[in-house]
Amino acid sequence: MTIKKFQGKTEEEATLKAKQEFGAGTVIMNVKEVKPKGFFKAFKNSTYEVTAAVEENERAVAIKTPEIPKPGKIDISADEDIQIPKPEETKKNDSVAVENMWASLEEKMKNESKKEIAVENNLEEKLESLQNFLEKKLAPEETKEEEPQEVPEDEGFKFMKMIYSILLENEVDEKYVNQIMDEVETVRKNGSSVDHMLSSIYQKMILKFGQPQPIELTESKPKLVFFVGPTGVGKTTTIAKIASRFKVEKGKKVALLTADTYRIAAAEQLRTYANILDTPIKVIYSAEELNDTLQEWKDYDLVLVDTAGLSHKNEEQRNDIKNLISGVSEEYEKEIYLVLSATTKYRDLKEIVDAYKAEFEFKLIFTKLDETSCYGNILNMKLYTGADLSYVTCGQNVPEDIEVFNMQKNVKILLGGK
Ligand SMILES: Nc1nc2c(ncn2[C@@H]2O[C@H](COP(=O)(O)OP(=O)(O)OP(=O)(O)O)[C@@H](O)[C@H]2O)c(=O)[nH]1
Ligand SMILES: [Mg+2]
Repeated sequence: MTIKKFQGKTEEEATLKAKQEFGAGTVIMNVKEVKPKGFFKAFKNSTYEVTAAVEENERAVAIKTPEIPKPGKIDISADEDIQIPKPEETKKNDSVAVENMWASLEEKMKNESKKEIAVENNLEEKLESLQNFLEKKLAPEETKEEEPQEVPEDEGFKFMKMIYSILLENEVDEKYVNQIMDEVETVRKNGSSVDHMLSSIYQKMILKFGQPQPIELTESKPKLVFFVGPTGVGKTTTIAKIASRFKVEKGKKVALLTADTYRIAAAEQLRTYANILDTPIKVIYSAEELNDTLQEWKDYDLVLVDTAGLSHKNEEQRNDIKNLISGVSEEYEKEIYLVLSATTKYRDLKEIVDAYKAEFEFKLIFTKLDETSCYGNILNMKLYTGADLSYVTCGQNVPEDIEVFNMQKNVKILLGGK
């Protein structure tokens, strides 16, 4: 695997440079805004630095052959602080095997840094050690040695066990943890360094999450976006956040529709947001009404459609939504976003997506990330459905608490960072 940084005036320009050099297999591992420095900084714009990676076999299809950095050089920048959850937040695992693993990790770090680290046999110290370890491995590398350092086989194995238990603690399905481990095992068997193994896991997990797919406006107007999902997950609040992004931040013409005619208060809730944002809003009862309204709103860029929250077990209600969506005139481009809460149990999430998967092609939005510290279900659902991720929300504040899903940040969290 080769990892390299690319600079550009915009994130897109830097990404394009990476793709031109690395080809179709390019994985964007980190994006950093570089603020101007110096006396004239007020007159300069920020530039962007993209850290990209490519597997050597993928690189064969690159558009042009670039200068290849020395093998084994790890150059991952991590903007976010990596912190390990405090022990009280962490599921305590007293098994002898895990104790041994932590002990060996500390041993490795002691040897690596040639420093005397006082080892106290408590979990907090062990977690801190891991934090330092990961920070060191994920930090930008100016001074790191160029040649990969070969490690004895059992050291790589212990490292893999450590990552294995961190992923399980973060509630990644064991099936997917095993898949990741199988892929990294190949790297370990080739006698790679721990550096290389970690960056390989990082890259493979980023690939598993895939590029997020937020709403893109189209030439044909208006773009129609439906929000469906279980009750109370945050569909209406998320619509208000997205409407504000497009209207206030991007200056687009946005209108709102609600097909939630089951609850009287539902339309009022959306109307309140529409009033604040000064966007039109209508309640619709049928596909015909929906098409008529879209005719009136032909000069709007984006129409967001709220639907009634429903139990995934309620087939009748789901059919109503299905009929509404399938009744939309062909001339409009439409998309469906399935809104899920990050606090829902894995088993329930699987049942929910099973019910929707049978009827719709959708992208995923995860809400309420602020109410959980386990993000494993985001990866689980991505892999279970194969659907693209898009936005995540992390609080009740409209419009602030929403962002496009950040693969790099989430992989770091799943590997024990913060
Ligand atoms: N903590 C937290 N709360 C959220 C988030 N998003 C929405 N909520 C809250 O979740 C509750 C339900 O939000 P709604 O937007 O009404 O959910 P809904 O899916 O439209 O609900 P129904 O229409 O009844 O199915 C509200 O109290 C929101 O403020 C989030 O990201 N974090
Ligand atoms: Mg609602």
